[in-house]
Amino acid sequence: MSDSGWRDSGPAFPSVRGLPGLPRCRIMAVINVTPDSFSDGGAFADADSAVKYGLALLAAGADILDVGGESTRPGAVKITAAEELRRVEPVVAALAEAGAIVSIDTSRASTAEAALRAGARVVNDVSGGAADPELPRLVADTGVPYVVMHNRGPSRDMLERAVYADVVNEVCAELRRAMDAVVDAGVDPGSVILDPGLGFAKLAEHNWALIAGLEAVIALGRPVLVGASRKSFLGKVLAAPDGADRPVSARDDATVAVTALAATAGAWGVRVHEVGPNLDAVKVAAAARAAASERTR
Ligand code: PMM
Repeated sequence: MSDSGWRDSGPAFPSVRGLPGLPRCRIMAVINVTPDSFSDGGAFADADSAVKYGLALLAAGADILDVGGESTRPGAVKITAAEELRRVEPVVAALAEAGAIVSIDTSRASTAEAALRAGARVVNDVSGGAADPELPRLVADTGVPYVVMHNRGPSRDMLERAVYADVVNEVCAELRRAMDAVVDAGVDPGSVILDPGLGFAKLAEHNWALIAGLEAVIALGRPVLVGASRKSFLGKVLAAPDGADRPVSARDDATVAVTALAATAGAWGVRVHEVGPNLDAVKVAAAARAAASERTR
């Protein structure tokens, strides 16, 4: 099917102030400029290779490039603000200069501020506004789109907080509170993107419940971003007969499957490491959604 087949029809995808509209789920591609990210193992620990990689993601069709300088894996040790900035600033500047929409994956206002000055256009905050009160204020002042992700505290000990009676309802309630708090700090509600934070203070069963219950997150009324790419719950569901988790390097097909589910449910975007197959999946989902809305017209 040609692009025009799904571009002109189908249910509307919610818009975010400051970003171009798109009638399908967006691809936010991950660039971790870290020596210790769990998912890409530090392949992009220096600026030049990160920029080269980012340009390849852009050429492959990524809608947004998400640049981060600090690992968020469980047990990760915090780095200094200076080190985080040293890692991300040249990468953000070069990719923005090349025409990419760059988001900065940080929970620190000082890093976000420098990244916005270097050309970033979106702030992606895995603390959901809780880590640094200056960050929502910066977002309010600059008016940029703001990803508010569900979390329950620092990565160091987040698995201790992965305790839920009804994970979908609790995550929705906590996300609503996080959104209200950033709006109280001055953020325009029209700039907020919500993210259920798969893998953050969540066990595998919680991640699956949230994928199955994505409609409830979407019903909060803001665009929803989903980040499942290469995460350990995919390694567990694909475990070998001896019980060994599928390694990170072999979780991309499962990531594409989650992308198809999320895009079909109406997610605004998916945060993924690999662009091409995920872009195909969101186009397939958009065509199916367009056909479904045609039937119910
Ligand atoms: N996951 C990671 C880092 N940043 N940001 C958002 N909004 N959502 C996520 O799920 C998310 C994130 C950790 O994964 P990585 O190490 O592969 O970047």
